[in-house]
Amino acid sequence: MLVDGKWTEDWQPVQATDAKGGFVRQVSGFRNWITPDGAAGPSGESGFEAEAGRYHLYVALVCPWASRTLITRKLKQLETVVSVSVVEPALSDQGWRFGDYPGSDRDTLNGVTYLHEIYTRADPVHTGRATVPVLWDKRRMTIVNNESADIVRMFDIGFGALASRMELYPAPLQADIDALDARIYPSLNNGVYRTGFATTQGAYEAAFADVFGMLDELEVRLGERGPYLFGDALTEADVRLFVTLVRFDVAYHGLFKCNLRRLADYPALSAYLSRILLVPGIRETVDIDHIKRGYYSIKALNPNGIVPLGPDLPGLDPVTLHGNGTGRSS
Ligand SMILES: N[C@@H](CCC(=O)N[C@@H](CS)C(=O)NCC(=O)O)C(=O)O
Repeated sequence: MLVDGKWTEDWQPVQATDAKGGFVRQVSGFRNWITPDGAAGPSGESGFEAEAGRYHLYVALVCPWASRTLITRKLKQLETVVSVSVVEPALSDQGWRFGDYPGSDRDTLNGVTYLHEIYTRADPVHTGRATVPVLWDKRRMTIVNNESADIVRMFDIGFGALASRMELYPAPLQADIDALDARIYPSLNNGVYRTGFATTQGAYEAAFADVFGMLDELEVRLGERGPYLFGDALTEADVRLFVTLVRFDVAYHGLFKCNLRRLADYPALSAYLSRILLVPGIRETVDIDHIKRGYYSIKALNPNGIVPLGPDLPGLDPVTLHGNGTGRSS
């Protein structure tokens, strides 16, 4: 992580634990908002008005939080408005790196090698992890925001007429979407990380119970009503859930020891996953090779870096889906 703008290498994700050995996720540091007229958003400063070509998104295709922003960019038809760069899938000794791994990019915008250099361009004395996603302002040469939940929301409502009219967070559903997310995030989206990064048996078992308790509940919910979490319209809640489900059998079941059941063992959740993969734009954001390589490069969990060959995922062939999730033509 960065400490006062200097990169320190002696940090591993698994070190961020509480007194009981439970994984603790860092709070994001840049919280400005793009708005149609440049007014300040719910947090941060004013002056980030929506403009085509002004903003750039840095993502890792392995990362579920970054993938939420990439999916929203697609659904809101912002591909020509917000440009994208993809880092290499494996975390290096200096964190996320730009490079030539298939499906990754060099940083042609700022010309840096590591994502932490983007953070220190924005704040030369920054302290914190250099996480993806990062939303960059080419005009002010700074980070607008590095919290995926905010970026998803500003892609949904901050770009006015530059974006499609599809609403991912419609007013009548907002309270229900927030209430459901407040339960799915800790138990499942972050629950798989709490399971995988637990350093005590007790913390692992508690997180494991949360993960499968929520999957069981969602299986019933989607079996009874659908096709999406809130009926006929795809919402932000589906985007948030999807990115975890699509990684489940590939990474969380094995590496994170979430192995009571596979997602493939849940018929309604599996059907839901296939349905979302068919929504135009979404499938191209999923790169199974980046997901596998990224997760299985976490040295604390997999010291020798062996990447498993399975599972067999009908419809998600790693080769045909390689890295074309960003709206580029490669
Ligand atoms: N709160 C952040 C979390 C993002 C996050 O944890 N990203 C991970 C990848 S999935 C990361 O970049 N980790 C780099 C590191 O820990 O050094 C968000 O949702 O945007």
